[in-house]
Amino acid sequence: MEMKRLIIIVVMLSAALTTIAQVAKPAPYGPLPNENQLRWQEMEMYAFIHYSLNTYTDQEWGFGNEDPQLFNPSDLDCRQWARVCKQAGMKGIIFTAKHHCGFCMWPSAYTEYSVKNAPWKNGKGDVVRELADACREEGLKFAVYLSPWDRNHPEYGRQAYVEYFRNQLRELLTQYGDIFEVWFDGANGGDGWYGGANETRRIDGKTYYGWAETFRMIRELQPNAVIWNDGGDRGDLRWVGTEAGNVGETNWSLMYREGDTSWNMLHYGVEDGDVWCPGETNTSIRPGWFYHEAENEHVKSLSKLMDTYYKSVGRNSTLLLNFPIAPNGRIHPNDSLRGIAFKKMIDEVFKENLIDKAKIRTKQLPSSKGRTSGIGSVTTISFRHPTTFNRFLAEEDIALGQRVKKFSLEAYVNGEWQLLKDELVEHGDGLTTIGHRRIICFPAVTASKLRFTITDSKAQPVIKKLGVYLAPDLTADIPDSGEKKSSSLHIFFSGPRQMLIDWDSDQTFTTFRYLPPQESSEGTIIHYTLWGSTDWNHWTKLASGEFSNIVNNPIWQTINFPATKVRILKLDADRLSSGERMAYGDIEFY
Ligand code: FUL
Repeated sequence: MEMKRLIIIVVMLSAALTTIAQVAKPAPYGPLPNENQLRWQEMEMYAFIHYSLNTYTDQEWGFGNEDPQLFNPSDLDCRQWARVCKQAGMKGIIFTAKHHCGFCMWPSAYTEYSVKNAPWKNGKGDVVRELADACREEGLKFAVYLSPWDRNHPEYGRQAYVEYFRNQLRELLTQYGDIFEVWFDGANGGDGWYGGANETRRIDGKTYYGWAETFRMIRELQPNAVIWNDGGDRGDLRWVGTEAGNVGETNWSLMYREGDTSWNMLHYGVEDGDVWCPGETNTSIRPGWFYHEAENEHVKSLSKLMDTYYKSVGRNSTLLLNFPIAPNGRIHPNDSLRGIAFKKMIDEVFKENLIDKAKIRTKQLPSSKGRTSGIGSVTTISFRHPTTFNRFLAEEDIALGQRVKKFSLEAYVNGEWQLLKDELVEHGDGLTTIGHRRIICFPAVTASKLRFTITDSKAQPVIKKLGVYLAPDLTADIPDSGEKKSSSLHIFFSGPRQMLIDWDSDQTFTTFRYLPPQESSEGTIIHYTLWGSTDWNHWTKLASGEFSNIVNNPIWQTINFPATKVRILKLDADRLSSGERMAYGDIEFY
């Protein structure tokens, strides 16, 4: 039962507090998340990795007859994937163990169509194993994508395939340690190779796979995993109806347990739903899910990625951001640098909560006062001095249910309250649901007070965090391109033999790695000097030396130096193999 008591008139004189204190913890309301869903929601951002035979055929969907001989990466390095993802703020990785083409990235005992018949590592390799190990080493969680649709398997469409699918799933759930999520793609049935039949096979996604039994098996083998699917039996998470990287500004973590699912239900959730089923926002850092060289210059811009963050994590969802693997077996530098810049920008935006310098006062509003249609509250944030901000953040304690239906935001400017609206929504002010986290973006305003009024709530609101921030202006950010430049990370050449990496803020580094160009040795650095600076004026020599045998054996070169705080790294190419300009295949620094 909902508690009726009037709570809170809390005046927070302590500037450091950002949590709204409450007299008593209210009772839970409505459908609630389970422990797995709560843990999953806390992850906020995790990576997808798409890698399969498609990487070698320049396709998004393999037909199922692609030759396993194509799988022979020169430099497959799951540790690089894990490092990049970690630096990009990802808390885990979901890997395409099997995509629609049916090729297994682990040596499944149930098919010959896998890495065991590829030249890579003479058929002894296991990408799932290498990635699971790399994730553990980097402290990331690991998860698998297993495509139900299999365009290679002769029995697809018949019962024998369902057994095969479960056998494969059992391998993945029992041989690779803890799995945090199981991802069942919704694309199902159609034409394919199917063991040479070359035909179209249609299935009913709801009934064919026998999801109830498969789910039982997952619960038994990986009781802490959450299940994603967008059809059939209700999983723990739902698709948000688009791969563009946004969920509705109104986003209920509720769905109906039974019945059909419409696009609106996926995108906005269901206000009076009877089961907790939060939305996961999946999108790729490039246009495609798989790597295509032609997209190297179309990696999403920093402002696009921030927009995606606000429209996913900032709308009560999580962000599942895809990094494709290039044919050499690594994340391409354009993607890794942009991903890392993305994380740095998130840190930059949220580094200072301006509420820490304000007084907060919250009072419950009974509906009888006529200001609210349900149960509400008013929180007034009074700054000590007029303060400029452009982001507002609120979080509900979702362990007690999702409650807030509508709210308003007003800034007190020159003696008047001005309404603020979410500039990322196209209709209305967009100030509807909150859930795990809601971030509202608006043009910068300078105000002495900010008023946050919950005008309608299913039950007494339980807000656990508020935030007010000033985000840097990203309008100068270049549109979706592969140029390695962003507002927090700039890489450029100040001459044909000098590369500069500017982080905009001090960082501590101990390692710089250089991969020489792989196509031709022209521009390969033979002798280098690496410098660091915090102010562009004073440069400290971090290391200097020779890259021995680099032309005959053009592999990664690692430069280690004592931990040094720098803002700018400068790499001088003192000697080149040939040519006038320094060149590189990839760089890394940490
Ligand atoms: C889709 C698939 O068809 C795409 O290839 C990709 O895997 C994406 C994440 O899901 O439904």
